[in-house]
Amino acid sequence: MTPTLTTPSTITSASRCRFADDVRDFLTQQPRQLPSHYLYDELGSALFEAICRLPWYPLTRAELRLLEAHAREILDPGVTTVIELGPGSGVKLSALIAGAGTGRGPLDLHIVDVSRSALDEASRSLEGFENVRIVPHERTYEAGLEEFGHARSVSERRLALFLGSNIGNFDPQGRDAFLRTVRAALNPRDALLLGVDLVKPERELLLAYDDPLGVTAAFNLNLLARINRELRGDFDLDGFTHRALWNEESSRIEMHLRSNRRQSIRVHEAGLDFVMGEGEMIWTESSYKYDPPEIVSMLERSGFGVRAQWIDAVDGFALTLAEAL
Ligand code: AVJ
Repeated sequence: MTPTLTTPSTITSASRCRFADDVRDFLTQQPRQLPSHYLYDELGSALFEAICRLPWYPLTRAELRLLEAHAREILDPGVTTVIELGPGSGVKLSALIAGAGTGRGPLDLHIVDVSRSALDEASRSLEGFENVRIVPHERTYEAGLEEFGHARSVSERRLALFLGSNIGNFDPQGRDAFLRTVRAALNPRDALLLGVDLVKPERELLLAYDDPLGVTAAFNLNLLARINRELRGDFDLDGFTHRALWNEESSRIEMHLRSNRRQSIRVHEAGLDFVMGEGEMIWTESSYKYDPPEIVSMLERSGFGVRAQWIDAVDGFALTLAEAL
């Protein structure tokens, strides 16, 4: 008999089971694929942090500049509650609060992430602010938003943040559904700030997703290493090459892992045993890129009115502030 499981190991085995199911379902589709959120285990998250410091991946720095330059307008004194979906290390929210200056009432900061370690890190970096209450939610974005839809006081005015061009991971249908979920958690006059990477010359996009130091390649290949570690897989990492492609028609960067040769693969804990041909690919991520007017119309379709849009023309990044209608 299995002894009674403590909460943490129950969660671990449940999420491992989920991972195994997804790996089986997605790797057996045509084309073979894997959900991109699995890129972010502990090592994957550290590699993503490193990507954000690469000179070829300017998104994070461009967004931070825009946040600092327009902090007062974004975080106007009427806002009582900020909800950030995916706070990362908390630097962006810190920059916003610092940039908006003093002279406001108490601020509630709700941070939503599936990763406990991300929530802990963000909480630590926000701790120093006075008059601020940090409320971490260890939830998916959707589950977190659902929670906010309910309990709220009349005097609250909310600002939701969805930054880092994370919206780029959704396909158009998922994106619209997600924006409507955000809208449903807000009341009229609440706001949403959306950070989105813009369409730019192909050569710049490819450098951002296939950098000369190979950090993005390591980030992508780590997904196979994670499957090996957590699900007893036998992927030979040398047998795969990182590929970044610009899909002009769909306006998205795609990351793939290309099989360098014909090879058989087993993933024990997913009950998987299959053969990949030479040149066959596993599609691991899409990052959709937009033009500024497309951002305005996706927000308008989802029940928002755009109040302001700030663009960093050097690196091609937009922050759009929209009001719930
Ligand atoms: C965190 C999803 C916004 O798509 O640019 C970075 C992830 N992938 N380099 C992006 C990523 C490859 C990133 N997002």
